[in-house]
Amino acid sequence: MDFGLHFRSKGLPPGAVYVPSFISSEEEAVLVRHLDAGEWNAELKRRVQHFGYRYDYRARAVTPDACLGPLPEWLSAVADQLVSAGVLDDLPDQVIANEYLPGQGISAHVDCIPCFDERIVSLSLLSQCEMVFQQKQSGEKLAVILDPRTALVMTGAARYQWTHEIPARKSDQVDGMKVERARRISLTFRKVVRTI
Ligand SMILES: O=C(O)CCC(=O)C(=O)O
Repeated sequence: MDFGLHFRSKGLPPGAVYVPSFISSEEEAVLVRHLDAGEWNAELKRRVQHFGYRYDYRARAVTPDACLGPLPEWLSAVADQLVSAGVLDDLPDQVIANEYLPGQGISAHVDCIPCFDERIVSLSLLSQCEMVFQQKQSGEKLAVILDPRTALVMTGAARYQWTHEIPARKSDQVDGMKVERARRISLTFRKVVRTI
């Protein structure tokens, strides 16, 4: 993968690529403003917003009636940027915003295999946090710190053979130092290939 961007893949499972500084602080602030002007859904342990298609957490699928319409302009601009930078081949049409307050996380999972295409990107906003990958067969674990404004691409083995999770904790060890988490928002970009 050559994104024409500086990237690091050390410490990540095969198929995962870390793209630092994918957006600027100004772009980050605009995204957060749009998200906070929208309606956060508080049904899960963390708040979420869905765009393009609603993901059904119970069915673990995108159901045929889940289309919410095109992405809003401020998100499709990021989707365009992901394609023009070579991070994604095809325009994503589904985005989930996850909000994590300190102490909140997301449990280990593989994104729905039949629902979404093979490349998924998570864009981190506002705070760092640790993401833990675990190889499904061997149990091997790898952890990476996701810095704000970075994009994490999951494809190949990282997408299908490893689970990913954000441990629910209030701080992380970063280069041997305890760093408190602040409010973090991630935007996960996907392309729906099948509704079930
Ligand atoms: O917050 C993140 O970076 C990951 C989000 C995630 O795993 C998901 O939306 O399925």
